[in-house]
Amino acid sequence: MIPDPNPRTAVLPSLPLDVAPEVAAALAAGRPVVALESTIITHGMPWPQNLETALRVEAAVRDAGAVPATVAVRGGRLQAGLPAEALEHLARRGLAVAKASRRDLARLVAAGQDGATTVAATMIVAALAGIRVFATGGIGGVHRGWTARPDVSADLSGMAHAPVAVVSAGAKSILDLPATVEALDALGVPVVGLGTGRFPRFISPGDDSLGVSAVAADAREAARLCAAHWRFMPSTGVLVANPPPDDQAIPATEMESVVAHAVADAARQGIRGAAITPFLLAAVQRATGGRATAANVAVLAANAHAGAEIACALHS
Ligand code: PSU
Ligand code: MN
Repeated sequence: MIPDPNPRTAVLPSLPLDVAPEVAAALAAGRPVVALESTIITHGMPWPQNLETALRVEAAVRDAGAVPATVAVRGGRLQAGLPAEALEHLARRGLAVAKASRRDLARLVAAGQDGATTVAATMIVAALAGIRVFATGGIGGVHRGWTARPDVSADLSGMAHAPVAVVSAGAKSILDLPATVEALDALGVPVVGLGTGRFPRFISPGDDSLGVSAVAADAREAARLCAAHWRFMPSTGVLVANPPPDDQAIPATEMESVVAHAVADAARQGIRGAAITPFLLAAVQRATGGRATAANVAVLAANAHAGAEIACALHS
C-alpha cells in the first residue's frame, strides 16, 4: 500500500487520542488547561505518596483556575486527562508500568499497552490535544559522565519539537546541569526564569554559575514571552524555570554529596539507560530521609500553580 503523502488526512481521523470530557470542554471554550506527566507517578515516588502527590498536583492546578490533564497511555490509546481511578491504577502498579518516552509511544500504541509518559512524551500528547502549558518537577537532561556514555534525555530534543511551555524547577540535580543548559541553548529552547536569573537545580536553588536566557517577573510576563515565541516559532517549546519554594529547598552543597554517591553506586551496579533516572531519584530520596520527597512534592505543587497562572494569562 502506498502511504498517503499527507499525514494529516492519513493519520488524524484514526489518531489514538482520548481527551477527557472536562479537558475537551475547557479547550473548546478557550479555558486554561495544564498538562501533567505520569512517569513521576509510576517511577518518581513510591505508593501511596505517588497517588497523594498526583491528586495534590491536580488540585493545585484547579485552585489556580485551570483544568488539569494528566497524560498517559492506556490500552494503546494516548490519554489527555485521567479519571481518579486511572491515576490510582497507575500509582499502584508503579514500576510495572512502562516508562514511555518519545521513542516508546509508537510501540505501546501498536501493542495496545499502557505507559507512563515522560516530559518528552507528555509534550507530544499535549500538543496533539491542543494544550499549551505543561507542569512538572524537573526535566531530564544531559547525564553526568556523558563524555564516556552520551546519555542525553529525549526531554531536551522534545523541548524543540512541540509548541508547549514546560514549567519546571530547571533540571534535576542528578544531571550535568551546565551541559544541560548548553544543550538547551544549542536546541534553541528559550529558558525563562520565573522571577529569577539563576537556573534552578530542581529541589535546590540555582546560583550565579548558571543563568537563564530571559527573566520574567511573573506568570503574566512569562505568558507574554511564550506568546511572542510562538508567533515566529510556532512548533517549538519554551522552558519556564521556576525556583523551588525557599522554605522547602535543599541546599545545593548538601544535594551534591548525596548525588555524587548515588551516581557512583549506579555506575558500580551497571545501571544504564531509562533505568538510571528512577534509580538516582530513589537513592536521593533514601539518603535524605524523605526530605527530598517532601521538597519534590512542594516543587511539583508550586510548578502546577505557576503553570495554571501562565495558562490563565495566555487566555486573558
Ligand atoms: N523528575 C522527577 N521524577 C521523575 C522524572 C523527572 O522528579 O520521575 C522523570 C520525568 O518523567 C522525566 C524523566 O521526563 O524522568 C527523564 O528520564 P530520562 O532521563 O530517562 O529521559
Ligand atoms: Mn537516557
